[in-house]
Amino acid sequence: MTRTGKVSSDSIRARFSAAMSAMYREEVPAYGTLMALVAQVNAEVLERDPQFAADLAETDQLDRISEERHGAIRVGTAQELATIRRLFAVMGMYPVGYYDLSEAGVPVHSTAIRPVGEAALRANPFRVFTSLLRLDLIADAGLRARAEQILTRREIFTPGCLELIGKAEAEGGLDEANAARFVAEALETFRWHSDALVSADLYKRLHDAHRLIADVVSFRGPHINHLTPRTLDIDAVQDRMPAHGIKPKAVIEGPPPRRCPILLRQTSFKALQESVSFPGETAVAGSHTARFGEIEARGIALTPKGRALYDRLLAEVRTRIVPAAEGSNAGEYMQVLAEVFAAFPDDWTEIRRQGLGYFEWAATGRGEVAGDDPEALLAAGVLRCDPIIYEDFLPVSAAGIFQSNLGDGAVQEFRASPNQRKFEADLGAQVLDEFAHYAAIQQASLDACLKARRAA
Ligand code: OOG
Ligand code: NI
Repeated sequence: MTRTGKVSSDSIRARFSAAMSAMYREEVPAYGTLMALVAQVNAEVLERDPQFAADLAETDQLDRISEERHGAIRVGTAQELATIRRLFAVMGMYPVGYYDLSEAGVPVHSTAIRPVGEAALRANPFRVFTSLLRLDLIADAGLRARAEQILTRREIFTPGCLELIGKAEAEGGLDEANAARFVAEALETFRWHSDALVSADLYKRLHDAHRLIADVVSFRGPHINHLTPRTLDIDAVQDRMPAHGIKPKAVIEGPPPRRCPILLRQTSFKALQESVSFPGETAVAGSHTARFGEIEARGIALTPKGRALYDRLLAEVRTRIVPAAEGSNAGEYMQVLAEVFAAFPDDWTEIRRQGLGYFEWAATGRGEVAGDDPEALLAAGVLRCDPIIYEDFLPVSAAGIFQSNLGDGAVQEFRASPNQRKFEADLGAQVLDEFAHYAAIQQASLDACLKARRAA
């Protein structure tokens, strides 16, 4: 609580994330199983590596290690997107980055709405990968008009939620009672509704246009479609999922396992068949697959140069082997991935010297040497330099996660181009440039070290 009697946005985010986790475990029991497996594997890793456990304890992250890092939703209109942005702003979350998934056969474009800055991320890292359906990619004009009509008529926010968003904006936050109300009201937007808005027939037409269109248009709201805790050993969790009765996607997305982890590795269990009732003259029972569970492991944020190398290597892998959805070539894929990524330096000093990754500088309080040259200060042990963790997403990986959970049948193709301007106009705000953001953190940390030296 601040002096003004307002609850901090970090605290609202932490409460919201906990409430969402509890709701999702109720809704998708397999997610609870995954959470338990993740907690078990994390505990094993920490037992094997007491130094790592001590480091985590020191930075205060140990007891929250298995908590959710992210979730994802898909909204249907500009109006919904803009209000979602305002809703998350109450929790101290802001749009970072633009992702065009149409390139990968998914008719959405997206942003990560997330806490920005070390203190906020540490207080609670929860973020939401937020996608807007691109109705312009529905070829059939009649169907597009129907979808638009349904989406403009639905109201995905409760009146109480809208009122509290307005209040938080007007008064610069919420007091205790209103923060508690806000968390409960906001949660309603993300709840699963098994009673569809559309008839079975229309659902089928939307589904045939693209499965994702059916998922966004057919329901009362943008149900949370997955939550994602952090794992300390993603390969182990992937291997053990089947023994716990959950079916993992074929391969882990992202880079191979490395000594110096880069970017983001993620995998999920396949979306469940859930029963749905369709209204109509005679209600019809059907099913829908949308909701799953995911795990992630993060490494260093890469510079544009590092990212270009990553993208080039990944593209090279994909020219040699495309992972089959049913997993038949998973072993071979992982082997090719490891082989090709041997070209990416796996040593922090090399990664820094070649300007491939972002680092945070800090004074050690030890050593003595004159001058302002960071490399010399580092060599003398006066400064230290730690990787900055990547807090964003990867479009190719995201597309893999989407595809795996829409059902792995045919990949549905269409033509489209990225349209960040339009996305930002719909969002009602510009997205933060992720590279500029990491570069600024690196620069600020170095500037602060050098300034403190000059003052000393
Ligand atoms: C979002 C998929 C993207 C990730 O972790 O890359 C994502 C979705 O399926 O809506 O969450
Ligand atoms: Ni995800």
